[in-house]
This record gives sequence, C-alpha cells and structure tokens, in this order.
Amino acid sequence: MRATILSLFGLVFVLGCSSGQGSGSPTGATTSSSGSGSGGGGSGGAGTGGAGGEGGLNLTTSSSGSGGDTGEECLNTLTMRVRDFSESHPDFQWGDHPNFPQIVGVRPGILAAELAKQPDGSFKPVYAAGNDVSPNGPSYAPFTGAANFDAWYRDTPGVNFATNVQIPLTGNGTTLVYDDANFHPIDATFGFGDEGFVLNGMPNNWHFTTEALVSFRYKGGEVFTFRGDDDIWVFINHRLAIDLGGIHGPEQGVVDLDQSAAALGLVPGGVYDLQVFHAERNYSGSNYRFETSNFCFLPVDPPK
Ligand SMILES: [Ca+2]
Ligand SMILES: [Ca+2]
Repeated sequence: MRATILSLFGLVFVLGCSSGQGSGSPTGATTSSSGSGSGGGGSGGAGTGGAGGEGGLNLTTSSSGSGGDTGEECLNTLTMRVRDFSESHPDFQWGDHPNFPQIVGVRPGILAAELAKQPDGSFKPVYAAGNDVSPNGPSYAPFTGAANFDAWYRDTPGVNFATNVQIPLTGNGTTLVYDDANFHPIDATFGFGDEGFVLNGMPNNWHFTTEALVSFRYKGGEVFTFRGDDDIWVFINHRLAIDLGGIHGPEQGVVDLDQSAAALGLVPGGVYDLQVFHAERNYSGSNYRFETSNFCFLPVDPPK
C-alpha cells in the first residue's frame, strides 16, 4: 500500500540466517542473509502429528508505564496465537521442490488490501492471488490457493494445533522491541513436534504461523518496524501496511503512521488494531523482530 515499505531486495533469497543465535540486538536496519544457497532441504520424518495441548513460552503480562496525556497504562507484552503445521501441508517446506530457486522471494499482492470481518468479530486475511500462483504456475509462488491458505490463521482440527503465546517486549520509554533470530515460540514436543528437523544439534518445531494482535490509541509519532521470515503481512486498522508475503530470508518493512495516516484511515485519538500475520514455512531460518516507537498498547483479547 502507500505505507513506506523498505523491502531490502538484492538479498540472496536462500533461507539463511541459520546461525541459531538470538541476536538480541535492536539494530535491524541492515539486513543480511547468510545461507548456503541450497535453501535447506531438511530431513523431516513422516510425522503424523502429536498431541495438542498447551506449549511454548508463556510469560506474565506486565505494564511498561503510562500513555502520557491519556493516563492509560501501556502494556509491554505481545500476545500471539501460534498455529502449528506439519511439513507435509501443501504450503510448507518447499526446499525439496525442483523450482525452489524460482519460488523463493518476496511476493506482494497475495492478500486483499483489507481484512475481512468474521462472524465471531475477528478480522482475517483474504487470499486474493490469481490462479497462476502455484508451484506449477508461471510465477512459481509458494501458494496453493485459498482453501489451503485459509487454515493458516484459523484453528483447523486435523490441519493445525493452536495455542496462545505471550512475548515480552523490552526497551525504553518510547521504543519496545522483541528480536529473535532463532524464533521457535512453540517447543519441539508441541503439535506436530520437530518432525526430525534439527539445526545446530537442536530439534525445533518448524512450520507454523503466528497471528499477533495489539490495540493502540493513535496519538501521532508512532512508527512500526518489522523484520523477519518467511511471510509477513502487517495490517493497521485492518488495512494492509506491510506486504512481504512469500518464502524468503529476513526482510524488513517500516510504517510511519503519520505519513500513512490517510491511507490507513487513522484519526488522532482513535483506538486501532495492529495485526501481524506471519508464517515460518521453510527450514532453516526463523527470524522475528517486532519494534514499535511511541506506541502505547492497550488491553486486548488474544487473537482467536
Ligand atoms: Ca510444525
Ligand atoms: Ca524460514
């Protein structure tokens, strides 16, 4: 959309950054990709799925101060719903596909520009890509259509296992960050488990999606930055603000809310949703960096 998007093209679109180290650094402006070029094939086992149940990181919600003039308490946790998939789902683990080098890369335009309100009151992405977007279509994009995509962000028994995870945001009074270059919010025993994927000696659960939802009062001066892989779609006020779909190395997008206020329909004093729809689709690289400046997050129910 018209939001400022700093998509760092020119990367080698291999699924790199497989160092397995959390960077812990809030400096994400420069992006690097360090893959071997093979894209990683993985050696996953058959994996028919383990038991569901609760798993992953769960931290206590806490607050980080007040919202200034409004006197509202600002939260410093990020709640997301994580849905675990098997590598055998048609949309996941493309590393063995013969056209993998053509498949990887940022693919804008996969989703409609606005989320669709659901009967339960939630807002979900709408798959809008054309019929040629498939592993055998001329664009070689790693999507297989709306029917498969719709399960990415919906609890779907038999297809995914879902749980809520709380992520701590750290920083000073104006900037809050979560930065993880080895992002595995559900552990190796949750859902489909590690399926035989081991990186640097550590079995991890790959192939999952995350749906993060925060609510904020727009005051002016807010800037949102996200960097990660694979697919990333950020919606503010249910409108597409960062469009980095596709299987790719770490990519970054920035939204200056003042510059994008008209496009996003933001009016000072209003309360809006900010939603990050992300997918970790291919071994071996998983990066998730969420940074906000001058935001005050208000209480909100977890995504459903
Ligand atoms: Ca998985
Ligand atoms: Ca990945």
